[in-house]
Amino acid sequence: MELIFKWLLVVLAIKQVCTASAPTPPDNKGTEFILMFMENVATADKQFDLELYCTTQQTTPVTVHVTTPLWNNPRVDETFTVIDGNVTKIIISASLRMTGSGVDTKGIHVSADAEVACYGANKETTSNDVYLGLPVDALGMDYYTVSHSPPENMAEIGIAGTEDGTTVSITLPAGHGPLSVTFQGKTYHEGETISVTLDRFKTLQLQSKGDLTGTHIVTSKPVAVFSGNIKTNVGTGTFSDHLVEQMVPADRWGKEFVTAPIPGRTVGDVFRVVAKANGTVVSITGRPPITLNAGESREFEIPSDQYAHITSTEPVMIAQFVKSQLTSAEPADPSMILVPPLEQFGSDYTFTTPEYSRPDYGNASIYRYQNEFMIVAKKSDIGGLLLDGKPFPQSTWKDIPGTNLVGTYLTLPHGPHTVRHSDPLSTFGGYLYGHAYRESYGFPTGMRTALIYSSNCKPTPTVPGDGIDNDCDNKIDEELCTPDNNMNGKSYAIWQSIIT
Ligand SMILES: *[C@@H]1O[C@H](CO)[C@@H](O)[C@H](O)[C@H]1NC(C)=O
Ligand SMILES: *[C@@H]1O[C@H](CO)[C@@H](O)[C@H](O)[C@H]1NC(C)=O
Ligand SMILES: *[C@@H]1O[C@H](CO)[C@@H](O)[C@H](O)[C@H]1NC(C)=O
Ligand SMILES: [Ca+2]
Repeated sequence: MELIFKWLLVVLAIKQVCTASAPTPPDNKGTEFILMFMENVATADKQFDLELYCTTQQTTPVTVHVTTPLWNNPRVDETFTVIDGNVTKIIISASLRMTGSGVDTKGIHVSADAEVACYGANKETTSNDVYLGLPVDALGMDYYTVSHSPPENMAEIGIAGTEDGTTVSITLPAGHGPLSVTFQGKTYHEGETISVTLDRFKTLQLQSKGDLTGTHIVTSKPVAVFSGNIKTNVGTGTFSDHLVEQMVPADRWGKEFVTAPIPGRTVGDVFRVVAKANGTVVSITGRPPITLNAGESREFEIPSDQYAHITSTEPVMIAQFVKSQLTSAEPADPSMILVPPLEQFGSDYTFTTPEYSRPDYGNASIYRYQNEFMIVAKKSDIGGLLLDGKPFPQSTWKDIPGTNLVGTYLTLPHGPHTVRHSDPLSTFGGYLYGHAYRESYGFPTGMRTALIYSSNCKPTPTVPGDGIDNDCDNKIDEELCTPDNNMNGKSYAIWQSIIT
């Protein structure tokens, strides 16, 4: 009797919690970002300014302020409003692009009075890539990086400070052969550690002809980390392009992934997986398992007609590299796309397609991006997907072996787009890739950034939207008010512990 009464109390308490207005789980949207842009190659007659795209899912206008607090020549200071479905492009002077290895004052501060999503486009003539910006509340103090190699131009890493007096230790990877980085007058080699202190909005860039993949960055305060290549070809093709993504801190990596092939290609895609724990076993459908130690990485290719399912025994980071164009029949150019793990899929993404670098080349279709939205979703969920508020267009979905997921892609017209599921419980992965004459871009359209697989997870009561893995099942589904999360399934043990 008493037990039933306690149960009733618990049920009522949960009901109350579930109707409270919930904040959103941690993801690529936030109210503060500190971003930067790494070096790119200006080949032609002009240097292009940098572009930041910001948007929101809020249905009331959000005021956004973009500044360059330590950079005055020229200083960026722009205020604008965004609203659901609209994207604002902010032009940032090319002088804020980093050059060489060293420390500078080129941090870009984005602050907003409600959550926004931001994407950075680093564009030069026939050399472009876009990254998904991560807000300050998704940053960390322990990172590994990923770049392409061998690089045509150098591989590079960017670090932006978010707090004064941040100690930064950067350990160059060992095991890829000779590597050297010259920083502040000293040359460092594979396995050696660079120590430096960064203040808020200070930016650091390191470049090397060697393979910087697996560089380990440990800091005393959260920092923003970027990685990629100045400009490189990928594979046997010679066309080259800037590569960049913002790195996800190692405590927000995942253990299960699906890869999506770049549409319109026949030559396959290149991937790199990076581990943070010794003895990490990575299994890719139909291949022998790979064992990696902390900071080690492996490159592999997946054919263009395949979606691959990847699992690992410890959290890993995976990046996709689009190969250089090989024949004029499949126009393409390199880009780098971070692959979010299934654990960090979101249920709604708002993004925009960037513009080709040279509008002055004319209006021929080759000088316009062909934009492909690539998506992987649960087969049972595809009925509820919405593109720009309308039912998702008819498409040929491919089953992904070993999973209950399917994948497809859609060619999207230029401009802002929203892809969401009518049921916020239904998460899916989205990537945007676009190509035009000798240029391409690619980025994940969004992701969650929950702390998962923490070794000291302690069960906590469910609070909707707290973004915490309340029942230590390595998922952050507890903020979602379903009977499954609150009454039974994996949370059961916790309710039981409350009532006994
Ligand atoms: C969104 O942008 C479009 C096109 O730029 C504009 O016509 C529309 O008024 C904007 N909507 C809002 C709510 O600002
Ligand atoms: C991995 O193993 C090496 C060699 O035994 C050790 O020095 C290192 O601390 C280990 N790293 C982790 C993350 O456990
Ligand atoms: C491209 O088309 C637009 C609108 O149709 C026109 O204003 C512009 O002049 C054209 N650009 C070139 C380079 O032809
Ligand atoms: Ca990219």
